[in-house]
Amino acid sequence: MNYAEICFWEFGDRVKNWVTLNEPFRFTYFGYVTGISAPGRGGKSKEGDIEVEPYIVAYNLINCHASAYKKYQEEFKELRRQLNYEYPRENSWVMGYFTKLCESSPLFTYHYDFKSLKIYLDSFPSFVMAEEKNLLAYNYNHDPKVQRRDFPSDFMFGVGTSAYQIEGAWKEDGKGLHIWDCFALRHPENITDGSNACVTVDFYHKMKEDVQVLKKMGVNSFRFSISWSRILPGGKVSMGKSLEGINFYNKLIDELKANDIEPFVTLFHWDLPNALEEEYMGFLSPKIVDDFVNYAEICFWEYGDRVKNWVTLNEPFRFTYYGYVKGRFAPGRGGVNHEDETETEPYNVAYNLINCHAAAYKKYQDDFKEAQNGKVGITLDVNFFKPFSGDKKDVKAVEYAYDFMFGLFMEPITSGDWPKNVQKFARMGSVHYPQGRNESVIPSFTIDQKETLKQSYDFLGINYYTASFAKSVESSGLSKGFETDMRYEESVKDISGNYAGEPAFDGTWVFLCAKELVDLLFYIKKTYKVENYFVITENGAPEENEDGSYFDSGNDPEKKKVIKTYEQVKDDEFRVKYIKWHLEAIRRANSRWTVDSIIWKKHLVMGYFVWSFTDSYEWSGGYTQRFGLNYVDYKNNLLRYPKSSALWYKKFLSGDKTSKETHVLTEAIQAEDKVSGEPSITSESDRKKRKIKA
Ligand code: PNW
Repeated sequence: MNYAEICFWEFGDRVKNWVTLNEPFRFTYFGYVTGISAPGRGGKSKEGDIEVEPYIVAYNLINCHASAYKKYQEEFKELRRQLNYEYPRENSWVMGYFTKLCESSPLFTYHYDFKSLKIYLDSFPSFVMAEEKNLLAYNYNHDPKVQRRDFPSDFMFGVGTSAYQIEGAWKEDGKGLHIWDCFALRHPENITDGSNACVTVDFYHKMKEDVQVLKKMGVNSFRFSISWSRILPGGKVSMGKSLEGINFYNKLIDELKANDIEPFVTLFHWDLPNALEEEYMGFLSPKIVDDFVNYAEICFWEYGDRVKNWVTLNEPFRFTYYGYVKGRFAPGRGGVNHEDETETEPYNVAYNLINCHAAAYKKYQDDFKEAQNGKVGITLDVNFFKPFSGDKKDVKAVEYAYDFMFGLFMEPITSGDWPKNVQKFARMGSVHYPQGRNESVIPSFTIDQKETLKQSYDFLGINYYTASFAKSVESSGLSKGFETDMRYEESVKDISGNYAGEPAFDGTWVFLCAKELVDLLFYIKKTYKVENYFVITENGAPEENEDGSYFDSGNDPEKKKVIKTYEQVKDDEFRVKYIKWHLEAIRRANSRWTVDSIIWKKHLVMGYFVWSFTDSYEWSGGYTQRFGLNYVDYKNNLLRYPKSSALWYKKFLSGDKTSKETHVLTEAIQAEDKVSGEPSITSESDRKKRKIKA
């Protein structure tokens, strides 16, 4: 067993298939009965006692096997999973955090099998430790050697966009207004540079040229969203549909298909038809569900012959939190002085949103799946959360952060209900409901809804940008609303003032924390029993648009700031590094799934979309940040130019697509052929064996 243990320890990070014993029967029979193999007992030599020895040998052999098997199960099966992961150990908080987290939180037992890790850390010589440390080093300075062929050949590689951010043409061809048109136009004070996306990068008119840019980049997929109010200007079928609107997306889809690019389509990326906001307050009313399903049905019907990947909702959490808690996104509810709205509204919005998703999923299953055979998923936003300090309270805050930011939508589509912590805290007393918030103000899911919700996704879209710290906010007195219900505060720094990773720029919320993505995916898979594959529907980094200097041109804030030129942002080294490391993280996550992936051709992650295709309107950030792989010259006809990241992505994507698995299998077969063609000790003994048999 000790021998096996050393092998597991030394090689188990790379060896995923172990055979304990080869042919124990032959070993026993020839070695202890006929005596023709080592150790040569029994047989002519008459050494040993063939009446008992073979049984003793068999007994010990099979016990060896079972003990080694047990050893692996108990101490390596989980352990290797985390030891071959390069965890940022030398970060000050990490070791303490590791111990605390793993001992106190069931959340992390999956990746950090602490008991066995401790045993090993204690019992292995220091040189092993040093090597492990090296292996786990937190070092983004070298280049990860990630290649196209590290991913399955049918892996979706693309870039992402959303309608309001890129289309422009805000009132063309019969398009109705949506809540973001109205929010940005009525409340320019809520947008950093006071801007709107009435024109933005004018994708609506530049669509054909942009598809050529996509083609040049070599992506096989393109993520875009359909603007509901282009299809149904009044939000609902009874208000009429716009054929021009429908036709725009038909042209886009055809253009993509003609260039071998798969459309990956989001139905709702925050731009709700304003008519529905005015009629029944949009997502605050359960009436939204029927209207959403009718809209989805039109899209499935019109485009489903060519569109095989559908995302119902983009980031319902961000939509709820910024739109109904912070007041920074349309429809601008909650926020300072409107905390009362946040006692119930975010829960109602979340309830209606997730019911919209499930109902649209069901619609596709019932009426379209058989004929169109596409996949329908949802895109959720989630950070990797670390505790603000080693304090138990902050460790607990990590749990709350996952429950409120992610579980709010993930738990309903898993078990048909809210996360336990949400159920508990959202029902407690609040300023306007001191007796507690019952079903009349925060609805529960009905039995039918639960059934529709459970497992209502064919793939899980994840928007991953960064890790952040969860800081405990102790509850005192009655809840003032969602922010106090959730009992955590998000922080970009930990208690010692450290960021979670390298920042995209000073003052940003995006930090390079690629390695955390691996753990996040396994945490989600385990916690929510995700059977289907993941798609990373967004991942990207911003740069500042303004270079900090000012024109001396009066009071117009937009004109005052100097906007960066193409030359200034072209070499977007940080973005290239950011993308490379996230691809490396996905490669690692997929390779931990080796057995499944080789045997069942099932991969953990099946797609990756960089956010974003071009620079565009960054919601309440206006045009102050650029997320694009392609630069847009806002001052000169909105011309597009590739940044280094676009060129890097192109080069990466042009690599050999034959996946490594195929290479590994081919190599194995070739190696076998080579061995069997050459006489060797093995074949010598084989010959002997054959002679004996004869
Ligand atoms: C996502 N934050 O939104 C959206 O899906 C995109 O439309 C957006 O352009 C992209 O991420 C980049 O921001 C987010 O402040 C908006 O933490 C804000 C945040 C995160 C995501």
